[in-house]
Amino acid sequence: MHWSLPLIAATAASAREITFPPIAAINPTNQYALLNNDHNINHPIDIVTGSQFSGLTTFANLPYANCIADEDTKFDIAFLGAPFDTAVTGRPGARFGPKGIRLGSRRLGGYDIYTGENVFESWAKLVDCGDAPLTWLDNTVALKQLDLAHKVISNRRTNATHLGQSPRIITLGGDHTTTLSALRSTYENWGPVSVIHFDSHIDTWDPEVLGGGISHYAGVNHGTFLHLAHEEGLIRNTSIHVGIRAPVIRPKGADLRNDLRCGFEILTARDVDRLGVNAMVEQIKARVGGSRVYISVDIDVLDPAFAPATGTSEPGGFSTRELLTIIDALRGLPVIGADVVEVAPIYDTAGGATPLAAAGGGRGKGTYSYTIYSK
Ligand SMILES: [Mn+2]
Repeated sequence: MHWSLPLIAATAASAREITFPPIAAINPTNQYALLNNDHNINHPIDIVTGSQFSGLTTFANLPYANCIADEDTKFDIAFLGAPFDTAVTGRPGARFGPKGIRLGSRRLGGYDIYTGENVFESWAKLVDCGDAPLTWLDNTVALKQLDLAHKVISNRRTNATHLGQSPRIITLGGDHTTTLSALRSTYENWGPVSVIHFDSHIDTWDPEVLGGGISHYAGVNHGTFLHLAHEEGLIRNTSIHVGIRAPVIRPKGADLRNDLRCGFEILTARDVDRLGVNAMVEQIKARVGGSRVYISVDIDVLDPAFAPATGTSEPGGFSTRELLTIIDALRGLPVIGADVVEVAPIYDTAGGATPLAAAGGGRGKGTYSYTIYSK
């Protein structure tokens, strides 16, 4: 390899020459070392703040807090990853959802074009708690771990104490089973909630129906968790599905009667054409009344064209714009918990549409639709 250096030199000499000025010529009277050990705040080259691509990736570049070990950090809204996907009926992969949503959220920030507000400068102190440590080998143990993570985090101290004593949690899923832990936690701290459930599937299936009744274990899955939440008394009978379009399992309306019994009214995907988003929003608000609200977004509520990276895609869904418009319009409701689930980045397009959509939904619920609400 001794000949390689002269060869490169010869090639360079024959190419068009571009002469760069020496660094000193750019700013000859004001030179600074690139690495400045005294952290002079007047340093003209900033390597401390600014880049959305620097540092470790948190949701919307929020500060990371180890919410489980650290008892002292105060916060009002916590983003918590739930990397769990072993209770799905379709394609697995949502255990990578939290990381994917964080990647998709890096450019969130700034002032909203519709309201002029910066949601990251609202009343709430927001942190990213990282992911709950969940086993991928035993669903029962994993959900107990997630229950405990929610319990610990929701019992940390708030920053804006006059607006509530319990931090609110936005879960980044994870398959939809993870919502059960979140609802157990909101029940503990706030009592039963109305669920606004954006999904293509009803997710209130009787465990005897979805899971086949082969075991109790099999009956706890991403299509039964709302049935279980109803059985446990965690949710009010003033809940509503939005975006439903997937078929039900049993004939003669049996699943839909069970759905009604679990406390749900249904807005279908096609209602967006029939009613429009404004009338849908009015119906959602009328349904939940003045009750406390939990918003759950299964990313498969979106059409596969907008969010292909999910386990059980159904054609004929909302556009990302329609979903964001509806979520934004829910502003003012007393939302005390939320999630974005079923994001499985491995099925995405190269452009990463799905985590982007999920991150947008997370932003909306993060602060935009949160009302100031005291316990
Ligand atoms: Mn679902």
